[in-house]
Parts: sequence; structure tokens; C-alpha cells
Amino acid sequence: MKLSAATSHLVPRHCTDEEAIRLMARVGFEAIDYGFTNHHRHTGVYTTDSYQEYARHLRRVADQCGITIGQTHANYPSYTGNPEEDKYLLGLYEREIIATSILGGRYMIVHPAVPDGCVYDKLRDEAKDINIERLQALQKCAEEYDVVICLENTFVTDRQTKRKCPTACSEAVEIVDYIETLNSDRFAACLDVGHANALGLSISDEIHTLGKHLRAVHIHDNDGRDDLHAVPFLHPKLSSIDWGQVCTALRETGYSGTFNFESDAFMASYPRELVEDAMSFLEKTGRYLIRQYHL
Ligand SMILES: [Mn+2]
Repeated sequence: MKLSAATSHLVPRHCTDEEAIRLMARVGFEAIDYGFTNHHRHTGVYTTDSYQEYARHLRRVADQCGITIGQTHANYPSYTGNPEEDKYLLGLYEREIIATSILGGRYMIVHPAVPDGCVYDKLRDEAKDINIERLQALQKCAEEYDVVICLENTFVTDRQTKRKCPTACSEAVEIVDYIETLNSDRFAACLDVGHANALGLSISDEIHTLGKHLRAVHIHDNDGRDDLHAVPFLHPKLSSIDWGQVCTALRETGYSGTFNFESDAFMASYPRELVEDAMSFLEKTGRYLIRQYHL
């Protein structure tokens, strides 16, 4: 299984996209989860006329380094409830689908639309209608550029308890329901294992429920309560995921995507001088898991 990490570990805090690609290749990653999220949705390069040229340049850099951009992460939020902004976001997503294709990526990860007030079981039907309509609006572009849109499980915060709580697409069973409703090979799932863990879900059950629809993962750890985006094994109080269970479930279900880290908070505090060593350690952590569990 190819080892991958998100560019959000490095960009924009430590370096540029190009420098991140070179650094990740140097320390031994085989694939990249490229973050459109690192570029502002109203002012970033993907809002300009030169975005395709920029993506082509990054693709050349990746090719030169022998690293693949396997998946991308679309900007979020994916929905605001403001009709003008929501129309704009669909246009931006089309650009990001085109850029995904130029970068050589097959999968673009999107967060589901979460309408205001969609907490626990409230407004789930309304959320589904909004999501299906918005995803269908992107289907033609995804077909044309051969990109698969992967829905990611997320959460919201309960305003009273301040705890993470479920919302639209927090559970695998609902993501599968959306994908089956969409009934197109342009739609699949990305499991964020940290998000599932913060909601107290069984990650291996979620992997089994997603089954053949699971095409991408966001690997990171937390304390079972907050969305810490920590690296596995970091600290007894910051890491609670049983990686043996996660990796075994990935193997049992025949998962064939990359083993992709989104443990970007791990990199948040290091000074620039230590960043390459920290990424190298992340790479070793991934290699250990892949080897230990025969992925
Ligand atoms: Mn994620």
C-alpha cells in the first residue's frame, strides 16, 4: 500500500506547495493528499485564471520527484446557506475537480453540506436533499475529468455540552445511503478515522460498513473527544486509537487506496529547521503500520 500524507502538514505554515512536494518525496512518501484547503476560497490561486498553469507546474514537480498526487482535499465549508456563496462554491469545486485531474489525482475529498441546526438527528432529511442536489451538480464535471468525489465523515459541536456530536454523514451508514442514492461511480467515501474516534464510533465497524465504497482515508489520532489531528502513538493522553483494529479492518475489506496521514497538528509547532526530520518520523510511523499489519 502506498504511503501518503496531506500537504496541510507543511503548507502554508512551513513552506509552499512545491517545497512540500519535494520534501515529502525526499523523506520517502510515495503519494500526496494535495490540499486546496491551503488556498483561500476567495483569493487563492484556484480563484485565478492561471490555476491550471499552476496545477500543471506542481504536476511536473511531482513527476520529477517520482511522487504521485493520489487525492486532493476540496475547500470547505462546502455549503453556507447563502445562495450566492453556495453557487460560487460549486464553481470553485469544478475548478478543483479540473485541477485534481491535472495534478494526476483520482479522488477529491469533500465535506458534506451541513445546514445550520443539523445536529444529532435533526434536519437529516433536509441535509440529504441539499447534499444530493449539490453533488449531482458536480457529476458531469467529475465524469469529464475522471475524478471520483469522496464524501468525508465529519462532526459538529454541541453548543451546550461543547462536545463533538454527529451531524449529516458522521456515520458510515448515512454516507453509504448517499452514495447509493447518487448511484454513480463518480461518488465514493473517505473515512476520517480521527473524526469517527472523536464521536466514539467503532472505526473498524465504520470501515466494514463503507466496504467497497471506501477509497481514501484520513489517518490521525486523538483523545476520543477532540479533533486533535495528532500522529499515532504521540502521547498516552492524545492518542487512543487501536491501530491494529483499524489496519486489520482495512486489510479485511480489501481497501486499495493509500495509507494517508492527515495528522497535520503534529507539525504545527515545530520550527522550520526540524520539519524535515519530523516528516521523516511520520513516514517511519506509516511504514511501521504498513509493515506490522501487512497492508
Ligand atoms: Mn479529514
